[in-house]
Amino acid sequence: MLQEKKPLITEQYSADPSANVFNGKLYIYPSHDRDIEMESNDNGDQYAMEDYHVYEMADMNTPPKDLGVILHVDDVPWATSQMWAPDCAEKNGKFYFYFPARDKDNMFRIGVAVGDTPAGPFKAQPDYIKGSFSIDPCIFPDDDGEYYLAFGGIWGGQLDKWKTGTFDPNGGEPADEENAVCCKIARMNGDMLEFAEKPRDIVVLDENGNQLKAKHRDQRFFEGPWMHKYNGTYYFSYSTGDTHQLVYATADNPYGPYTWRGVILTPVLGWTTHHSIVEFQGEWFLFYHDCELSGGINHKRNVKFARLQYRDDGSIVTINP
Ligand code: FUB
Repeated sequence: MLQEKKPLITEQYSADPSANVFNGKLYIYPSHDRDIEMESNDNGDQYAMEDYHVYEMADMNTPPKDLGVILHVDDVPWATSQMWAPDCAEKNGKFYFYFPARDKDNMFRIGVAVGDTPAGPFKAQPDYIKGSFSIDPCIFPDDDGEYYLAFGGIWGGQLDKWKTGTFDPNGGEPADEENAVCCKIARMNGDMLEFAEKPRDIVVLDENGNQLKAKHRDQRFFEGPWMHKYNGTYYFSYSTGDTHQLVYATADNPYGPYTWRGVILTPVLGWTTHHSIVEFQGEWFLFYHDCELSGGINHKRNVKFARLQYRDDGSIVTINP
């Protein structure tokens, strides 16, 4: 087994790893952080990524193989900049690569590119997914053949500017006692290219059945959603952003409401934290990032992994990075 909690991809900066198993191999779809000098700000301007690579792993003993660039911003007709956290799914032998970027009006939208293999080549659709906004798409295949796209991120990811349903450039997080901004979820059309419905809120409740409030900053959704299923239960996990934790909630259906359960990963070195959870060759793994290779520079991150353990009651054992 490769070393856990150590940089897994070292030849370039990488972040936001979405790990998926296709045809018996593991594929990591990370963001590709650039080795550039930028000041950090709350808008995330320092995350000025332009392209994506994919990495293939035959097993957890062999280092990931870089299969090269699978999509560049110049090849996406509607996008201008900031290729942030992506994800990929397979359906009927085709691969659907979902990614956020800023459009010509500087708004984050979510696009999809289609390919015949996990490494593409991927061809972007001419326009972003109708009705999409914000960042961090996670495409979740359910056992019944339906696919759901969970997405969103507040602050630089603009989700809090969509609170009213339309874009408000002055929008922000609600007041402390108001409900927290919710991550969004939509079932996909059969062709995987459009939403089959208007995106809904993923509501997270506390242990008393009350919706998390904006003041619950170490529990509420910030960005980086991931969904997986374990023993028939739906797990919705995400970053709490400015409190730097990865946390999770569970439900009996993909839409929720979900009940908050606990912390998956305590804060890492660097501002952002972002993850995926995958079962591969009989074990469960958390893929995440930190800034070890760059010595803590927020926009120069590196992918890592750690084994994930569940208790008998389905709770996840917290990992200390
Ligand atoms: O990589 C850019 C952004 O940083 C991602 O979209 C967020 O989830 C955070 O990791």
